[in-house]
Amino acid sequence: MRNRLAVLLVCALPLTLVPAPALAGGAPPAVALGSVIPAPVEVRADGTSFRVTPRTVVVAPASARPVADRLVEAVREATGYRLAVVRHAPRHASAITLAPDRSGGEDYQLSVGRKGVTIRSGGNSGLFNGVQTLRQLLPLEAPWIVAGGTIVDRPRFAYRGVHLDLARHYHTPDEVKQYIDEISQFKVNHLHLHLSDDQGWRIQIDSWPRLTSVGGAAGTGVDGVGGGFLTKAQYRDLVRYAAARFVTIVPEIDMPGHVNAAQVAYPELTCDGVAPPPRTDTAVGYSSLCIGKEVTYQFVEDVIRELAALTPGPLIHIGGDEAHATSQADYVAFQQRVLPLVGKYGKKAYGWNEITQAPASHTAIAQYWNTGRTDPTLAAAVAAGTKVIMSPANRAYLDMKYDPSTRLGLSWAGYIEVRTAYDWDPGTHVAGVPESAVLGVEAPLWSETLRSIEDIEFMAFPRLTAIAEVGWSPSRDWESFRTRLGAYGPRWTARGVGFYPSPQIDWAG
Ligand code: TNX
Repeated sequence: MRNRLAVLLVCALPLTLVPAPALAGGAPPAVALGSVIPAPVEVRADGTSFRVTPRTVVVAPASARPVADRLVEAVREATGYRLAVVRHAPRHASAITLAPDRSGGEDYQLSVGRKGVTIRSGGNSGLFNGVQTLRQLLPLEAPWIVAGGTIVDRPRFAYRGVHLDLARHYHTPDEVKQYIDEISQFKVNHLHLHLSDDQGWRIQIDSWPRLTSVGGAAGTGVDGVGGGFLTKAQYRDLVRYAAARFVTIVPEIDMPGHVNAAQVAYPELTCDGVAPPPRTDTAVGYSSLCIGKEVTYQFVEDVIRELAALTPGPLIHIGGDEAHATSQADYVAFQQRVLPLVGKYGKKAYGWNEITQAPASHTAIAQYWNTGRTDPTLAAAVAAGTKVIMSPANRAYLDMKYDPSTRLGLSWAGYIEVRTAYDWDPGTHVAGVPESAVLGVEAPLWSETLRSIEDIEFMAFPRLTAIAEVGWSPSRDWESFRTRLGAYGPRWTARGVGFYPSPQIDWAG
């Protein structure tokens, strides 16, 4: 299989081809230097190579120890070797060196020569990015030879995210961790958790305990399947786990719509004070907080305060989508009061693009999820200062079916094959939203039809890698991506990740 892989790469990536001389251990590297997702900015192969052995050491200063630990873990997963971590390399040692330098935080440079590998970056996040690149350069099978040369790399956008809906079907902390393990390999650096919706409430809020004792009970969720919620301790643990992989968790509480579960638990949050029936169907747009009642704002402020205290990251997402049961005037009045509350607790407000109807959104971040190429309300807000994260549903929604035969998922925004997820440009996608206003991209994964981690993986992979490359790589090429993705497939298979074997890709292995 390795030979087939090599032939494939030789054809598709001639620039990164490794010529014959000076190969460690005599064998040609199985993975060409540029065969990485997302595509690095600059790749210069030099014909040398480096062989990882059980005696290879990881050299890292104390400040880079957290990244060194991840590197050791990754090499052990790939090769079975437990490499030692040292501060200074013994002379003539075979080494993988993590070297802090003065470059920007997420940028990195990776050099592979006969004696070792050096990853340089100004920040641990950049060193971690370099480690993810090195992981993909290690072949799937021995000998563990890495192609020689230099990669210089940096992200196009600072925000590269995924989203996961825990409300429609609850997903456990272990499942979320598994997802973090996978996404972080593609340099995705944000995980947006959708923690409340009509069918369930998934995060402990001490001042409103029935949100979870009722809203997170067994049987809450689509079809009454599942249920559950994150305790604060579990949430903090997830935040730490993600941070160790340079992923920032962004919590979302959706309002003023998508609040049926909260109203079942606290009937005073409805205008007539009567609890609605619990909902386990997939309808949207029928519930609304009561905009004229003061208790609404007490509730919202308590939730934002407790969420902010749980959140080391800078962003809190306040939802704001599909508020069809709220009048436009009420919606704007609500957002004018609520968006500033996020700032009151030291965070920046982030919401679905509907928030741009309210002037208070001009200091906030809007997540564009519609399918059109024009949105005058968004464009006007951008002109007034709103920043944007791009999640166009017909390109970036990981819950859309791949094609009509896909067993899982929805199709309201169309079918999204891998190439559809790949072939668009966040910097020109919406009129009046220039690249300078775009912070990045995010791939949402709504859970109406998804129950298990297997379901999540099938919908996310391989499409998420397309979105990751859209967010990271400044210049893109479908044929190159297709080849690199085809070569990556056996790595998912080896890890037991059940990806969708798209017919658009020639899968190796
Ligand atoms: C629309 S996208 C929604 C969600 C659904 C999703 C299903 C958005 C901001 N709202 O409530 O789960 O479609 O694809």
